[in-house]
Amino acid sequence: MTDGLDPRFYGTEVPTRDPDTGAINRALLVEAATPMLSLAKRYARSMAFLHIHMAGLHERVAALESDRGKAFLRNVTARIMAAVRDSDFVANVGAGRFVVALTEVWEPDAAVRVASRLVRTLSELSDDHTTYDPRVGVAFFPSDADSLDNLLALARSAVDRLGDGRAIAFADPILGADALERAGLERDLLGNPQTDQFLLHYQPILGVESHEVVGVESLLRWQHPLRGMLSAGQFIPLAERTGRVRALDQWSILQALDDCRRWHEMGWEGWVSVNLSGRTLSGGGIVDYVDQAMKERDIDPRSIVFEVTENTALAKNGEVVRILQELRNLGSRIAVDDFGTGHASFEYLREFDPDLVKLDRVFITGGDQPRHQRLFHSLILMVHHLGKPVVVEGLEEESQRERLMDSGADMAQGYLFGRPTPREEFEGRHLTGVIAP
Ligand code: G
Ligand code: MN
Repeated sequence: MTDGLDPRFYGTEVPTRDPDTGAINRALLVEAATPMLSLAKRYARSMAFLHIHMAGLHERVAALESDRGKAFLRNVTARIMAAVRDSDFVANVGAGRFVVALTEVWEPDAAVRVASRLVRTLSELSDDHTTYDPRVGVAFFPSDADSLDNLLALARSAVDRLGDGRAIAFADPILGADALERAGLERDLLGNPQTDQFLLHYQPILGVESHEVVGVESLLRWQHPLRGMLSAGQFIPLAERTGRVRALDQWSILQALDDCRRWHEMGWEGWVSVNLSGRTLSGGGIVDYVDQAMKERDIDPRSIVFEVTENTALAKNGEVVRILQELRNLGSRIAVDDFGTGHASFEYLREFDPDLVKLDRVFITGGDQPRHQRLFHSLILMVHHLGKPVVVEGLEEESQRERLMDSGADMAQGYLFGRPTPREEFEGRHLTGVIAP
């Protein structure tokens, strides 16, 4: 059998599909994937090419008696095909090597998911106690190359460069490192991490005039055993994809309610904010969950604010709007988070009437040109016209204080007034003098 990726053989092969395994050969892959690539170019889509190498497979199949060898190869191919979509191409390019062309991938993370699936299913394969060590190289169109030959060569050299103990490599190591890191975190999240790895940090929200701590935002952190302290932005998007976010949000609610109660008992009268994901809201049952948790702790629902981003709140999603309204019927308030940066049009403000607006930090950071200042003021004016108070997020520098004071904003939050910190530290820094000793 020839190694189909050796350029010396390219062009001499007859395009064909193996009637036994259903895999195509390299020549047919080139015929089929070439128009796919042209379409992808034309419609600005991306594609990924995976080169799978199973060391020793070729020798093993050759050593087996013909029927058993065929059956084994059939099994390998079937596993690969089961791990990809019908619209993808699976080619056997010889010598224990396969190429998969993924025709519909939008981000490297999707290629990592398919590659991980392939590694898993192919590692389970054994024959007479011999297991194989499947490895996958990934090249991405258009970022890595735009000709099929180059993409196939890059995927192959990525897999051949792989060091020991690793199963997936990207042609572009930077793209790969990011995607693989996210995939690793996603695995850790799915692997049921101990809840004691999660904790809330608290950040004060101050009244602009009074300079008192009127509220506190709770922010979820993951104390990862290997990666250190991760902030919500680093794992919530993954948790949203895997559905795990609901359990995390529910845990955060209980924790924040417990701490809110503790502070109120100590004499502080502010509110506590909890960030909620759209998936948590639309999953059903969250209103009862919150209601019961508040009753059990004898918490006044008015002392809790739920923060949702524009993307969540608006989304022309009648269901989410209805659930937010139910949370509000309990007596709690709803804040729109990161206002001004979501994919929202203002139309959503017709459907949904928030109690509070948190202006994204981009409006106070960045330039201080008159134009920026006017935009900042206009946004605050608009929210005030709707009769809602505004929290300005992300104050970091002393120089921003004056702009804040001029802006008419009601409240502010940011490193300037306090970073998010664990409960004890938060109490020591921001609640002494407010709460009884
Ligand atoms: O999306 P949301 O506004 O809930 O995000 C809050 C995040 O912003 C937290 O992770 C918090 O650590 C971070 N944060 C809070 N204050 C500041 C600030 O002043 N500057 C920057 N860069 N980030 C901040
Ligand atoms: Mn928030």
